Amino acid sequence: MYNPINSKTIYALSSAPGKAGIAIIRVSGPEAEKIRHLFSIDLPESKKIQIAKLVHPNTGDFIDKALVTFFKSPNSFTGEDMVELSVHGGKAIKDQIFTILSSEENFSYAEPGEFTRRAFLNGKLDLVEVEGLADLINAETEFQRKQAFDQMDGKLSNLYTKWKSQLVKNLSYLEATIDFVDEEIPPEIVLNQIKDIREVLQELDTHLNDSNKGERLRDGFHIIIAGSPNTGKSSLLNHLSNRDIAIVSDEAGTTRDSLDAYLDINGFPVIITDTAGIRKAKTEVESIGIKKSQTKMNEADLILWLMDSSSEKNDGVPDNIRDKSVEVWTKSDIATPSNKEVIISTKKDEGITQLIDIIGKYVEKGCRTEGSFITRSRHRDALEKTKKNLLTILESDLLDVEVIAEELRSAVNSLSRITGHIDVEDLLEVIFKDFCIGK
Ligand SMILES: Nc1nc2c(ncn2[C@@H]2O[C@H](COP(=O)(O)OP(=O)(O)OP(=O)(O)O)[C@@H](O)[C@H]2O)c(=O)[nH]1
Ligand SMILES: [Mg+2]
Repeated sequence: MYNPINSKTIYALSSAPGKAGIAIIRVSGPEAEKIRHLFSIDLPESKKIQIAKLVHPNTGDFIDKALVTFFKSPNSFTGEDMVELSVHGGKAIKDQIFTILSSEENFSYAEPGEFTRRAFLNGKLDLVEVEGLADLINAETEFQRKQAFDQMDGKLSNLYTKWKSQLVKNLSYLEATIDFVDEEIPPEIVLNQIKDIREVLQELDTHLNDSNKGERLRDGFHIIIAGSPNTGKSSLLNHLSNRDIAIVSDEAGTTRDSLDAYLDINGFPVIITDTAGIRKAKTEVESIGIKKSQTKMNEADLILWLMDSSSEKNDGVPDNIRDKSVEVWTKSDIATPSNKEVIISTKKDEGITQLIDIIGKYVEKGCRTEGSFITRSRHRDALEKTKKNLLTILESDLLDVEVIAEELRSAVNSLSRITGHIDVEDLLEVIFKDFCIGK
């Protein structure tokens, strides 16, 4: 008997939509082998590939020459029987194949993320690995790719599972002592468990104190271009992004709303934002823009504080953001300030390479390059809960075994929720909604 979730055979286009040289159509489920009769082809052995001419079941016409791959359950991505058809990527071919597949009674077009959902439900991937796969598909820079691949490959899952297994072991020892409550509990049994718990807590604490490097790599390093009006902020955004994103004019107060550009700096994702020049606002709209600049500066990972080399009046970096700011002197083509570290001209393309080098150093320091780092607040929240439970244990009366066991149970529960081994139904919607159809 098949699990009802998997009673349908699903199919979808797994390659990108639109015209292309090749299109890959995936079919997964208990009746995937029906492809054989639907298109009058032979299926290769599992994990082997074969060229086949697909034939229309009603007209007998040839549809296309395809490469057919077959994966026999459980040795497939979803854990079910799977067939992959690599056909030529034209619309008429795909339409024809989907029409034929949809005419089968137990076949339906896959929901977004449904292939991966089945892989999870069949134990092929845990939730952290599923999230790693989603990140890998979305990775835009080299270091994002590395982090996502490691996560999909189980690096983070192994760490969380290791802690969980350790705590489960401690819990089972303690529960055994509770069961024999009438007898004397040898104190060293409890103390041995406490020693292990302390070690897990230490590792967990180091993992949590990661300066958000993994999350920053996943989400992008935020740089704000700020300073007085007319210092050349929008010119710098346009220059760095190589596009005319922001309006540039010699009128002070041109930029009102903040504008983002996405850059890849040495393999790291950077979001760079141009903001309204900071001064005493002259209009209501400008005042809203300036407030926005201030909020953005507070949230930024790095601020490029621009000063106009040709101007007598320059507001220096405000004290509250000094330790995450770099002073950048602009318009070096018309005036050169002395003893300044970063001097640029967007007009003459001077000093920009040096500026990018400086930015690169900050970005590299702020993002994960290797190792196991937290990548999502969902994981961080659960790890914080685990930490709280473990701290409570260490601060409690160590002879109160029932209290320790209760806290351990909660700690194990939180860790299990990260990889999705219990109580996960409510989490599934959130995680799989980011997937697109065919993945
Ligand atoms: N000579 C020279 N002029 C520049 C340079 N960069 C910008 N400018 C000029 O400075 C003026 C202001 O530039 P913007 O980029 O609009 O300055 P901003 O800081 O965005 O100004 P607001 O949006 O008003 O805050 C424009 O006339 C630019 O052409 C430069 O490297 N050299
Ligand atoms: Mg501007």
